[in-house]
Amino acid sequence: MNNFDLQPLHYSYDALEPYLDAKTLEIHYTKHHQAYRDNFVKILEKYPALLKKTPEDILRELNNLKVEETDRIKIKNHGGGFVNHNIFWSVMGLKKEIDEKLIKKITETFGSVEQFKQLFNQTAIGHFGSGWVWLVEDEKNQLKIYSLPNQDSPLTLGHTPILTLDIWEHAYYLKYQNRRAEYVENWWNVVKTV
Ligand code: MN3
Repeated sequence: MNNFDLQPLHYSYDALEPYLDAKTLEIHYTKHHQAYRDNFVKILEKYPALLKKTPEDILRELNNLKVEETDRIKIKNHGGGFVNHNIFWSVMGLKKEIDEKLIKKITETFGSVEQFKQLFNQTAIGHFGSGWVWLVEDEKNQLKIYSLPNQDSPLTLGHTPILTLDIWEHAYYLKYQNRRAEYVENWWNVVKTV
């Protein structure tokens, strides 16, 4: 298994029911995520030196990579899609593994976990179109919440991702249709650390 392989899910497709349904999770992982990964690797095959880096480092160095401009966009989209989903799968699970250090920092930054979740949810609901909501640590180790469009990665901004929620319609449409707010609220039931 190398860095560019599809990482195995640490739960079954139905493990996050009823909040995330099995059908959506299976399609999301086996079709969407797989396609991002395959397209990412296909571009990198033109630049074998990049395959020696980690996918995360490629996104960190995105703006300085010695690649054709059209390929830089493809790397941003497909590489971002690959890494973003890896993070997304990893922050979820039905077994809580509360991160006390993170909770403390969230409370210091946002006032309370409830206020933090409210701001995160508002950001998710208010984001226009496809994208992701992020909790990151910025270059000054401050917690920040923001959304980014498409498959853009906080790594490219020099930030460290901590939590993320996929708000592309493919992540929720089968179960929630246009009810993004309900999807966002329910998602907290399957976040491990908070
Ligand atoms: Mn997705």
